[in-house]
This record gives sequence, structure tokens and C-alpha cells, in this order.
Amino acid sequence: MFQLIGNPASPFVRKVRVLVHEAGLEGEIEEVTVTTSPIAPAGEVTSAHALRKIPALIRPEGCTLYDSRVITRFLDAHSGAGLYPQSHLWETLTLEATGDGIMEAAVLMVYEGRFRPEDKQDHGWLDAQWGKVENALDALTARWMSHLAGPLDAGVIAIGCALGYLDFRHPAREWRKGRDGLDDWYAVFSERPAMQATRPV
Ligand SMILES: N[C@@H](CCC(=O)N[C@@H](CS)C(=O)NCC(=O)O)C(=O)O
Repeated sequence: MFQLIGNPASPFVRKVRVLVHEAGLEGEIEEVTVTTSPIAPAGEVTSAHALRKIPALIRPEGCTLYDSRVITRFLDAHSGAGLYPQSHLWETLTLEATGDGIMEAAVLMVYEGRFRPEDKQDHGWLDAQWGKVENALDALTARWMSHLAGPLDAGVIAIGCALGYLDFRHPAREWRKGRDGLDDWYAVFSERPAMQATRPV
């Protein structure tokens, strides 16, 4: 049995959980839900992850794994699900990095709002982070729609979780505006049972 240290609100954790569902590994993962933050890291996180982040995957044998990209790749290899197809490996990894980058910028924006007093928040910096998100969304629209419409892989999962996180934490930024194709794609993708089972709360 593997132990997944995480929290359902984290988009990186969700990416792992979606892959777990898609790969049929639910029976092999015990989810350990923690409340953690950069300011107050949970004890389980400090001992499992050198950088005190989630997710981390504790294995019965071998070292504890992080970060999410290492965990998804390991679980894919473990299950043989083929979500890092050799024929499209570099595209899949680049798309996953794009999804992770969107999540990273969006999480940093949440932290700025949560951990800094209102009068110390840097709105120029917040807008710059959102600028990264928008640039990535435009790159997806311009270059990645046919990949997104193709067979499921870890990159596609990462984009689905990144868009889900934008809805969850930044609805007022209206990422869908002017991006009908991506909106239509996500409307279908978010209906997958793996996405429905991992909706952030
Ligand atoms: N690159 C990491 C990012 C993980 C990450 O930033 N997780 C957030 C939660 S969404 C976290 O644990 N933050 C605590 C911190 O930054 O100290 C991954 O893909 O696993």
C-alpha cells in the first residue's frame, strides 16, 4: 500500500489523484489528508518531503517520492497505464509542465492573499502571476488543442486540474473569456469520473 500525503484542495495533489483513478490504482493508495501551509507545515509533510510541500508518496519499499511529476510518472510505470506514451513523451512532459506552471502561479497568488496583510499585498506581482497564467492559456489555445482532444495522457490530466483550480480559487479572473475552445474542451473533460471524484472542497 502506498500513502499519499496531501489535501484535496491542492491542484498538484488532485493531478496525482486523477491519475490514480484513471490508472485504476484506488485500491493501492491510502490518502492521508493534512492541513499544511508554507508558514505552518504539517508534521507529516516535514518528515516526508524535504521542501515541506504536498503531494508526497510514501512507499513500503524505496524512498518517499515527490514532487507531483515524479509521483505521476512512478504510478504510471507501476500500473502500466501508458499515460506517458513513448511516441509523445516530450509533448506530454511539456504539457504537464505547462499545467504545473499554471498551478504554481495560481497557488502563489492564493498565498499572497492569505499570508500577507492586505496593505502589504503586491498587486503588480499578483497581476504578473496572472499574466503567466493567461500566457499559458493562450499558448494552449494556439498550439495544444489537438493534443488535448487526443488520447488521455499525464499532460492532459495536468491541464484539466490546472483549469479546475482556476475555477476553484480565481473565478473572478474569468479564464474562459475569449477562449471558447478551451472552455468547451474543459466542459467535457471535467465530466470524467476521475475529475468528478476529485473535485476540490
Ligand atoms: N512542484 C511541486 C509543487 C507542490 C506545491 O507547491 N504544493 C503546495 C500545495 S498546492 C504546497 O505544498 N505548498 C507549501 C509550501 O509551498 O511550502 C509539485 O509538483 O509537487
